[in-house]
Amino acid sequence: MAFQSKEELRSFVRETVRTTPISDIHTHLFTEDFGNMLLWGIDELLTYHYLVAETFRFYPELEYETFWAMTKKEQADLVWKTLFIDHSPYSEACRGVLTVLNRLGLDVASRDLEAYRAFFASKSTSEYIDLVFELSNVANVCMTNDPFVDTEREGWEKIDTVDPRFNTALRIDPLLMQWEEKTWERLQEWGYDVEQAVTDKTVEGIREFLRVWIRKMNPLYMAVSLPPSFRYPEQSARGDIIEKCIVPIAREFNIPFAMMIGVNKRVNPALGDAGDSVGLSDVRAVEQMCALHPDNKFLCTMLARENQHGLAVAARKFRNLHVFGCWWFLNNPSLIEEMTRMRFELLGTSVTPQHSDCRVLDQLLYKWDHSREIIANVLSDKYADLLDTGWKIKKKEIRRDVADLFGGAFWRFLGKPNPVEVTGG
Ligand code: RAT
Ligand code: ZN
Repeated sequence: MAFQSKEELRSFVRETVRTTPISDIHTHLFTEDFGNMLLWGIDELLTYHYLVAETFRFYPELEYETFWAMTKKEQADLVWKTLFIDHSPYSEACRGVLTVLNRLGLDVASRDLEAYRAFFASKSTSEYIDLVFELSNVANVCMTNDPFVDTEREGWEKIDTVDPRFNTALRIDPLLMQWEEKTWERLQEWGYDVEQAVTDKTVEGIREFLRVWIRKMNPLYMAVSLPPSFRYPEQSARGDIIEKCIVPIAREFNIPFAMMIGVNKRVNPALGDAGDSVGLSDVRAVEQMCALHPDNKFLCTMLARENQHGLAVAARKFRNLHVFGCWWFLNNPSLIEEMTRMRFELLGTSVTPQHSDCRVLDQLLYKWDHSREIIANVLSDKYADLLDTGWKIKKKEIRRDVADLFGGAFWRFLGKPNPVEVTGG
């Protein structure tokens, strides 16, 4: 039945967006089997690196080491006092904490940090995972699985089956960013016959390393974060490894290579994870990658606002490119709105407008709540424009489109069944 008014249309879109389960295609969450690599609870929420960066701004005198030497609880106390009590918490990362508390049914107005702590202390990890998946209506998340992190590598030794709500992604930054400095020696230590130069022997060794981890993890994709200076093709160990190892192995296993481009790492190393910044990158590198390897699939997100238009245009040129997410410093309402609008206008439904990048499980509640609201608004405007032409929209078409935006388009791009559809969710 046709919509009687734009208001009716908007409320149907809002409801569909709210109730459609999501495949979250990039997070830093882990299954319970990885022990304390899975972060959750109020102290983890408050010490999220986005909030740590904001806290330091208020203490020009505070030594970085003094902060890092504090216990997690002390750090959380300082963040809470600084960003929530001494000032109003309307930055996106602060607001997120309050959305989480609210969604968990806690009394946000009380400002009672100890009461919040007591709530989390009363939950077991597995009970809490179930609760967050249910409340957030997220069907599955994709982890970031880095075999170069010791605890993670050791974790994999003990795991046979992975909780099906968690997909895997093989993260390979050290392979591409630090090959000559140190990674070649690590592979050698682990028994791969490689040397510092990217010779035929090294290429074979790296390929073998990738095969071993792909067989072990069964990742949806291989991923790397790259600096603004990234070019392709390029005459460097990184360029050679991409061309001779990553691209052929991605093809062998029919998985995409995900490029997250635009990070200037550690511009302020004392801030740890909070010390990375952003720079303008070269969309041409992405276009060349797609043009030179037409039988490969590429996922891409870029960090600079100024790169978003070029990237969306690149996806119009190359069907082997799938654009996703509003990454990191772009994950703010004003920018999500702008990017989503532009992407819908250039790419229709063949895009994955958002991923959460959650590092703390609870963040699934706010990142998706906030993004759902914006995506619903933009989508409503787009459908309203269609109504103005005389086009009639069916409810089932809206459901189809939203399912595509929340994972369907991604799974189709992978060439794999969407688990949400398989389970009829
Ligand atoms: O958004 C973040 O938390 C960043 O620190 C990074 O982890 C980034 O998302 C990445 O995956 O490199
Ligand atoms: Zn990330």
